[in-house]
Amino acid sequence: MTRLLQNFVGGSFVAGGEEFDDVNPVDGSLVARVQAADQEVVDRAVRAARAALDGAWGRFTAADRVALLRRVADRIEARFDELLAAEVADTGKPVPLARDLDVTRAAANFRAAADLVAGLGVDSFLTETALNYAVRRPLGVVGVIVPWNLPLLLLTWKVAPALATGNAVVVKPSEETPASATLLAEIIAEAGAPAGVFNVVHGFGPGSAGEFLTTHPDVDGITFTGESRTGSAIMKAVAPRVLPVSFELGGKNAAVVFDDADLESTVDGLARSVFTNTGQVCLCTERVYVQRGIFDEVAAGLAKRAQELRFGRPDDPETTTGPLISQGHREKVLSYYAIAEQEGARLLTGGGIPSVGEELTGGSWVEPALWTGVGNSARIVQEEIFGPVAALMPFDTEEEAIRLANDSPYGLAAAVWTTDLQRGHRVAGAMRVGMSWLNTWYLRDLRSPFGGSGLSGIGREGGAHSLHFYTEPTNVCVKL
Ligand code: NAD
Ligand code: 6OD
Repeated sequence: MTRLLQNFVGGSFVAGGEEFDDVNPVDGSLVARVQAADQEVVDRAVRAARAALDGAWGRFTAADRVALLRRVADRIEARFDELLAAEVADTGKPVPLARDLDVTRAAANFRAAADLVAGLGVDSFLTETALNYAVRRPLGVVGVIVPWNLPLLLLTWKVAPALATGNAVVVKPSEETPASATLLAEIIAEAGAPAGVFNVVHGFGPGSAGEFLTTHPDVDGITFTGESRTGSAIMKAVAPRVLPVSFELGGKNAAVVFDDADLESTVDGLARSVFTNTGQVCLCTERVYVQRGIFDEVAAGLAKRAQELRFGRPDDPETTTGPLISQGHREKVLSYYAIAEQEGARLLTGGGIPSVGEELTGGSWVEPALWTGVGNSARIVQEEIFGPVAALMPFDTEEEAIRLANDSPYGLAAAVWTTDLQRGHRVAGAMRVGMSWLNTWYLRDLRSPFGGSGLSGIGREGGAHSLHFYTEPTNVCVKL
């Protein structure tokens, strides 16, 4: 029987709403039917969140919230296999990736947020004449809107600190990946959260749940991860109410490889940064600048790694690479394969649709594509493609590498590969991005700031940065 995913409002699942399909991108099969939230359901969700803040949830102490978050982490681990199955069916990603990245990080996100609040003090300034101290109040009702590429990881990355700091949330998962958010609603309720603390509204963006949430008059802030142009639409929607926003948006991330880099580990790292999750991680490298003397060697090494990728079912131990999220996204990625050809790029490998066998032909599979022979102004070098792709370009000097890497409207992430550590620190620090890795990629400490500049976002989350976004300080000044 086909599963039905419902909205979760005020502590229960609610029936009703126009239905849409949740499709498995591996073979195009139906995972579930989903009920979209209309304006009235979104309104009920926001009212439930407000009632929780004014009621039982508002009376939770910081210690109570910390204990709740730790129970949520424990419950995520107890229901690990269900979350894993949901994430794999919605995204088509290989099981080890969903296990080691998405679901593991969901529990870690709750524990990190609990630790943050458990160790929290207040800012205070004592002089002969006055004591100033700043108490932090939750923002209130926070709208959380997330994409499909790392659905549970990105949802919990925002929900955990929001709840840790005393907010109530209304979350809008991606229409492509609604299942893990639905399970998280059960888990948070099982852990003892009062009704209304965590609400889920399903649906799309414009004219649907996303827009209803961002235009709702009783939402106090929006935290969003997704495309830059969606961020821009959300900014417009919240502008009349001057709401605080935290935006983690698109990227067109550069890797810079110097000729003293350790070739084997660099090519390994580059391959991971280009092909992980079929290139559908906002941090993935899509531009590779290689010092001229080792250009051919690096290009050949990366092309070999691309040829070694194995497409297949998520639970097949041979599978390294899943499909793209949808046929629509595949059309976008393939349109860039055509643009690359028009721009005169030389294709090193791939660039088509792989043969995956009859069983999987309904899936949204693409081969990777690696290009050379283009300059920095080419569209394939400037625009986010969000697939298993990279353009490789040579450089001669450090200054040139920094200039080329920074020549982008995005500013999310970079990776620098060199054994000269002085140069490594210098160049990594000169990248105009939120996260710059040296001789590694996507190595995370959840206390460090995460986010981007330019088209890649507004603000940072992680550790103290999350605390600042999800709370409002009230400074109390006492005359002594
Ligand atoms: P998207 O912007 O299309 O959708 C993201 C979410 O926003 C979905 O839930 C969608 O329904 C909703 N939405 C769409 N239009 C809306 C509107 N007008 N109002 C309110 N909500 C709206 O992004 P996507 O295609 O799901 O995800 C891929 C994009 O996300 C890529 O650009 C990627 O780089 C970016 N991303 C960024 C980060 C980061 O941390 N910087 C992380 C993951 C993904
Ligand atoms: O690791 C994280 O905390 C994070 N926000 C990752 C985002 C990845 C983008 O696709």
